[in-house]
Amino acid sequence: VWADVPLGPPDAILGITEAFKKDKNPKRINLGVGAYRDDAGKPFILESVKKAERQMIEEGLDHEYAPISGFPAFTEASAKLALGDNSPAVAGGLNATVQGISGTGSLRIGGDFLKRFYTKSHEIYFPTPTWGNHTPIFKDAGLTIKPYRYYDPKTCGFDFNGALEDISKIPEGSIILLHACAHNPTGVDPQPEQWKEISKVVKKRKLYPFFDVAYQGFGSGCIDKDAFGLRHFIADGHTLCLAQSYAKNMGLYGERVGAFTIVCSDKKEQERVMSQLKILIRPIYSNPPIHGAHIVAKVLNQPDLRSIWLKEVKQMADRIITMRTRLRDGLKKEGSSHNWQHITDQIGMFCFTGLKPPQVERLTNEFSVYLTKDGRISVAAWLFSEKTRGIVIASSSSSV
Ligand code: PLP
Ligand code: TYF
Repeated sequence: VWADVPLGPPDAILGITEAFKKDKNPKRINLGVGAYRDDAGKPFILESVKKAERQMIEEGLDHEYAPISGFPAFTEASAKLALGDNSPAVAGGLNATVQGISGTGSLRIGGDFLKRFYTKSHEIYFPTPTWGNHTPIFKDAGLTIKPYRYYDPKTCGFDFNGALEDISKIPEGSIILLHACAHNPTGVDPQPEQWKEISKVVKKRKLYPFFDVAYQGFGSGCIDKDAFGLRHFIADGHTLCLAQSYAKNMGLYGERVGAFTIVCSDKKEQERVMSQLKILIRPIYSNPPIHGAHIVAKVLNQPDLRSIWLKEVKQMADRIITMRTRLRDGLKKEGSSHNWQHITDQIGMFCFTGLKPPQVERLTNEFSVYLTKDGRISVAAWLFSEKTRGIVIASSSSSV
């Protein structure tokens, strides 16, 4: 029956882990997938999350279905986390927020909704480069992908002028995808003043902004700072949509908990949009999984748990910043004369090293160091030990 089904290529990011697992070298290391590791190279379970789960067991939570749009305690807390506790949009009930299957599923609900109801354009503009999965998510939703300049390989930094120039030429009404913070894969974010300029140009071109908020708190360690661009856009009068993920900032990767929000112009519009989001979700997965949403709602809504969580997010972000400094200093100490300043200038989970494909290939083939072809490494997968003099690298399943 399936004789005509061609063999597909492995996923550009997750395929790295598959290749890594097949490698027999005991010194193999996996810097491919963006998953935070602690000092022992192990997945980090947040204390705030453990406390929430203990409560859930004590309360004897049942396994009933959630509403199609998810738990209200979760969706409301998520909207406030992204838009701000004092957000006028949330206070005025202008946000149509649904629980999504982590960031990926939330982006896809957004893509599907735009395809069905956004009549001005079916073109979505991505920063170059962007997260590998953005293209298939929005392509499968039926949108056409177009690029705008973002990263400057010469400086390993943000190409602000290039971005502004490209955005100012995007056809009116198009959709523009923006990473709220800790841009994946480059680790390069606009400064607050640059966000303000971008907002102006996006407004002038009448573009529809779609924010991907996958790393709130992971950039600077501060939830509010990391939401600056998004909140500025709203303050500047944009109506927009956003997809959130709790995979990284709560370490809930496999729980698949996230949210999709459309900020509407008035309450009637919000009601109409919300009704259609539910109609869209119902035939896909009917209603979202409950475990992660309960955890997030407890952590965000209980002041004691929330304050533990905020410290833990900062702790993860700070540790990544320390790793960056040590990697840069370690390379210098080992005799590299190359300028590695960008390692510490970039933020978030990843470092876009600037390594070219043949160098990446050599690292993998000769040294069993696994990273994506574009030279991206997950900084949180590195582990440093004074004892062993140099750099010790850890991964989920081996450390040397
Ligand atoms: N968006 C970006 C930019 C990401 O880097 C990721 C994960 O790596 C996601 C969205 C979604 O991840 P998840 O579906 O695990 O929440
Ligand atoms: O490392 C990255 O960029 C991500 C990680 O369902 C990831 O692709 C892995 C699995 C998944 C979503 C994101």
